[in-house]
Amino acid sequence: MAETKNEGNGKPVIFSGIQPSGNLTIGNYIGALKNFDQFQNDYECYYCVVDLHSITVRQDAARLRKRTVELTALYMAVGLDPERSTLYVQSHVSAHAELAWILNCYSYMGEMSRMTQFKDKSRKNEENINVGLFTYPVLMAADILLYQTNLVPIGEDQRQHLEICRDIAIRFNNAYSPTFAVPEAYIPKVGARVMSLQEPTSKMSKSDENADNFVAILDPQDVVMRKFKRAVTDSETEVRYDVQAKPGITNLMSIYGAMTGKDMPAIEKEFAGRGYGDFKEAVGVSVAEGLRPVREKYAALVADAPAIEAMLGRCAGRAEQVARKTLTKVQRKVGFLPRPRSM
Ligand code: ATP
Ligand code: LTN
Repeated sequence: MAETKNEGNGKPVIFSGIQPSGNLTIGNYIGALKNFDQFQNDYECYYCVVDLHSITVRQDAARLRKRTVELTALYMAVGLDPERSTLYVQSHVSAHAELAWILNCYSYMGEMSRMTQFKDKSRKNEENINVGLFTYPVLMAADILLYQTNLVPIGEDQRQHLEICRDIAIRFNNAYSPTFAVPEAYIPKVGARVMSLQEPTSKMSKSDENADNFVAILDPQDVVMRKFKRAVTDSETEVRYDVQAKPGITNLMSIYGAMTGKDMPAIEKEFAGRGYGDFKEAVGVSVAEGLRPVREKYAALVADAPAIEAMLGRCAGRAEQVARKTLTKVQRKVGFLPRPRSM
């Protein structure tokens, strides 16, 4: 098993990625981003801006470049420190695409066809169901496996992709010899699936066309308050957790719980007999105030794009070294000649 041990400083490894495909929502924050910074001391952390994934849906080139820098600034605004974590852009490290190709040859049409995200996105982009969208989970597996990752903090919607990643790792390890660490998902107990504010039976998504469906992390206070005020509820008046009967209220309770640390019974008690108006106001305040420091830090960071780009360059070098090591091992096992030394 020695080969699958994490190299470097011996700490276990965290990897996660977010697509620069829109304005990040409080779903992305509560389900993923908010949890990233707690790992920085005890784990070797890699946090990636997955631009290769984002082009599975058409992107405007200039906007994609801008969003890549902005997402990096947001990573830093929530407390990720490039001295302690490797913050980098996926397309800067070509090993991701190279390993993805190899793993494509160890993945099956049947297992990819079952992916819910593929089915959803194909439905939403009928005019562009490209092959990249289909093999998206294989690229995600390559991201994770290149770094001998132990733990992957993600929202509930990515659980299925993580399962496939584990299957691919185990399959490859069994076909050759232990090559990849087999990662576990880290999915938060509250807020792992934040729902749309207008349609609380579907997931809040940053690429949603209707901006009333989501609250962006960077939405100003008045916008946050207005969106929560308009959020769909039900015809009762009682703040009670019930996913089936009260999806709107239940979603708002989860958001409030994630922002304040209060559990569901405590929230029910706090708002007993107070009606939805008061409750929505409190949810809005918890989000707007909770995110104020993030908005402020972000504004300062994003103003200096050259500094962000310089940092990304340094981190890409760090990532490249680790990724190349795993890739070289894989290339040797599948039977490729070593790369010529002159390269
Ligand atoms: P898109 O709408 O462009 O597909 P997205 O909003 O689903 O994007 P991703 O970049 O795919 O965002 O996801 C980044 C992280 O945020 C992932 O870990 C994902 O699980 C998490 N996440 C996304 N949406 C939610 C949500 N509604 N609730 C909780 N976590 C979420
Ligand atoms: N597929 C993920 C983003 C993503 C990711 C990763 C998450 C790409 N590579 C590796 C965790 C680990 C998504 O759509 N949210």
